[in-house]
Parts: sequence; C-alpha cells; structure tokens
Amino acid sequence: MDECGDAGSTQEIPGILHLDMDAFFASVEVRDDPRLRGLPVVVGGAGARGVVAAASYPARTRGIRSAMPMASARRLAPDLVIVPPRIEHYRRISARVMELLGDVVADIEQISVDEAFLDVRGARRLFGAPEQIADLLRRRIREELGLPSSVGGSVSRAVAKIASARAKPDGLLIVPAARTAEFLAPLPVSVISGIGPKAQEALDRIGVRTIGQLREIPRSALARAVGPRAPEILALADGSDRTGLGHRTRDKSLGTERTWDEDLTDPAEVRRCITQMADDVARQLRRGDFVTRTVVLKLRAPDGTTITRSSTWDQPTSSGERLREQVVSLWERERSRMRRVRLVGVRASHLEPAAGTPVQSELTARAAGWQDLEAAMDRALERFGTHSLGRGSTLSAADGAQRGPADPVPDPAASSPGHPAEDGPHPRERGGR
Ligand code: DCP
Ligand code: MG
Repeated sequence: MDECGDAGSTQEIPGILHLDMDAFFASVEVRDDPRLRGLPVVVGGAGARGVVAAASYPARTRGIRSAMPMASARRLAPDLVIVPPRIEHYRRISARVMELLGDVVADIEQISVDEAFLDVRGARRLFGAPEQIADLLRRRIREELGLPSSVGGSVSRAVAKIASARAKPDGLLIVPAARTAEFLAPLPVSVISGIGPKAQEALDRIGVRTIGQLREIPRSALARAVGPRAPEILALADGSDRTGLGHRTRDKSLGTERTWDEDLTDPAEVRRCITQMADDVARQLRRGDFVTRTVVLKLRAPDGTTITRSSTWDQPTSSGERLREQVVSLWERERSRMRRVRLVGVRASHLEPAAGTPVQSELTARAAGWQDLEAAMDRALERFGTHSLGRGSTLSAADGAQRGPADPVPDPAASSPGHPAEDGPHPRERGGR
C-alpha cells in the first residue's frame, strides 16, 4: 500500500473513503475476454465519429483518454482493440459493486456508475481501520467480480477523491489528517473540483499553479480570481472541508411535519407529538453528521393560520434532549393561542458539519451521557425499526403514523466479510480470473 505518512499522529480518523473502479468499462471487457489483457483496449464507437468512453491502462500509456475521438486513438495505437459498449452489462456490474460495498459499510453515497464515497468511521469496530476496510473492499471486488479498483481516504471527501485518483491504477492511498496540507501542496490547482479552466487561467496569471501557492495568496486575490466560491475553494484546498456524505452544503435544514385529518385538541398529545418529532430530527442530524443552531416549531390551526417560532443556541447541537426542551418551551408559549392544531412541524436549520465543530464548552456530564445514549438508540433504531424503542414518555404515544428516519440503512453486522457471493443470473460477472 502506498501510505502517506503516519496515521497515528492525529486524533481525527481519515475515515472518508472514495472508491473508483479502474478503467471501468474497459476492465469489464478485459475480464470477460482475457485475451485482451495487456493490450490497448478501448470501449466506444468504432465508426468515423466514434468517441472513446473508457481506455485500459495500457491504452493510456499511449496517450489515449476518455472522450477522445476514436480516430485520434487509432492514430496513437494502430494495434488498438475497440470494443462496442454494453451499457446494461456495466450497469448490472455497477449494482453488484455497490451491493458489495453495502455489505461492509452502511454509509455510502454512490456518485457515478463506478464510484462511491464511504464513511467508514462507524465500521471500524467490526472491520478495523480505514486502510483495512479499504483493503477488504478492494479484495472483495477483485475476488468476487474480477475487477480492479482504487481507494483514497482522508478526513475530507474532496481530499479522498484526489487521493483515489493518485492511487490509480489498482492502489490505495490514505492521507492522515496531519499530512493533508503536505499531500495537497504540490498538486496543481486543477485537482480541486470547482476550479475550472477559467479560474485556472486567472490563477495562472498571478503565478498560482499549485495548491500550496493558492493557500499563500491573500483572500482578496483569491476572490478576484475565482469569485464568490473562494471560501469553499479555500476549505477544499486546505483539507478543512467536512461535508458529510449524501449532503451538500446547500442542504441547510432538515425536518419533519405531519397533518392530521382530525384536529388535535389535547395539549398533552401535541406535546408528545412534537417531542417525538424533535427526537426524529435529532436522529437525522446525527445520521447526516450535522449539528444545528436553530430549531423551528411550526403549528397550523384548522382555519389555516400558521405560526412558526424558532429558538437559536450559541453552540450547535445534535442532541434530541436539547431539541425537545426547546420545541416544548416554544409550544408552551403558543398553546393558549392554538387550542386546535391541524399541522405540527419541527425543523432544524443553520446546519453545520458535526466533525470539526468545537466541543460545546457548556457540555455537562449529563449532556454527554445523553448523547451516548442517543447514539446507542440510533444504532438500535437502524437495526430494529423506528417503533421498537423510545424514551419512556414517548412510548405511550400510539402514533403509528409518525414518520421515521429517512432511509433504512443496511446493517453491517448483518453480514460477515467472508460470506460467499450469491449465485446470480450472470455467472460471467463472478470473476474472470
Ligand atoms: N465514461 C464515459 N465517458 C466519459 C467518461 C467516462 O462513457 N467521458 C464511462 C466509461 C468509464 C466509466 O464511465 O469506464 C467510469 O468513468 P471514470 O471517469 O471513473 O473512468 P474509468 O473508470 O474508465 O477510469 P479511471 O481508472 O480513471 O477511473
Ligand atoms: Mg473509474
């Protein structure tokens, strides 16, 4: 393994992995016809206007790349092997790859046909450190599907993606938190997604070619070169970006609401309902690795009158207890004005990524205890479903219609790393070596 430095030198685990299949379409064709191994193989249209979709690594050593006109590829490699694409076949294999990843890691965000981000921080106890998990995933893809893949790992998704590209082909590169700046410094600014050709030119004009140089220039100069995305680009450039999986920074709020066919008239019932919703929202925050500063309570009367009331903290949180306390006190202030309720909603806004948030200064032992308990409840709920578990005061609510957590998450404990591949209808997908 290509290891970049000492992973033990910092507290933060480089647990965001980016896995990308190598020369995906071309590798599938080589696997299915081993005579093609070692040859310059491309997948794409062979006609006069054909374009290269995928190029094997031997083809790349000749300068052939994706999106290149086939005529140019032919000129670069007269012995080029051109294979017409079989998109459905690749799609099925892609689904198998994602399934295989899902057997080991619960938190996955597929971002294209052949790549995914994985948050393995939660899989550590079962499967080990990020590099061991990455090894396991690559080995299983190799053994069960006969295909090469590469993995990059970091504390940041942007850096993980850059690392996987540097690890190719058939490699692994984990960048420990403490080595992030050093890893990024010599790389060209173009590796940062968000720096397009125009921004690259503008930076080039002021003598900035590497990420290290980009970090040195004044913010005003960076803003002139790249526009309003400067802060975001700076965060990517210094590895401090902590966007969680499946969420973009644009998703600034999340919440849940419910309308009843019959009005709620019992204040105790409204209160039970909003505490459950606050728990649900807190769970969604923790699952997305977010914290919030603001909780919003929405109430609608039968005549359509709607009120929203919010409460903001100095320190962000994802604690269900804190959300509950706040929404209940908002409700207590409004209940005399809303004797009949048709709709209730609870929403968390001003979300921030949880990792990197300073530990709350007023965090008491009691609050810390609650957070541990809530994390344990999250895990149980993921395994057994929304209604299996609740705090004493919500168990009494026979509210089967309350929405549960967004999506069921596969449970890594439900499968073991050594389980045999199922016999599918496509035996050729089972590995050609
Ligand atoms: N693809 C395509 N047209 C492109 C780029 C890609 O049809 N312009 C298809 C073919 C690729 C697949 O998508 O095999 C995955 O794209 P990648 O960018 O991941 O490229 P590869 O997997 O081919 O190579 P690499 O090893 O660089 O990931
Ligand atoms: Mg790929």
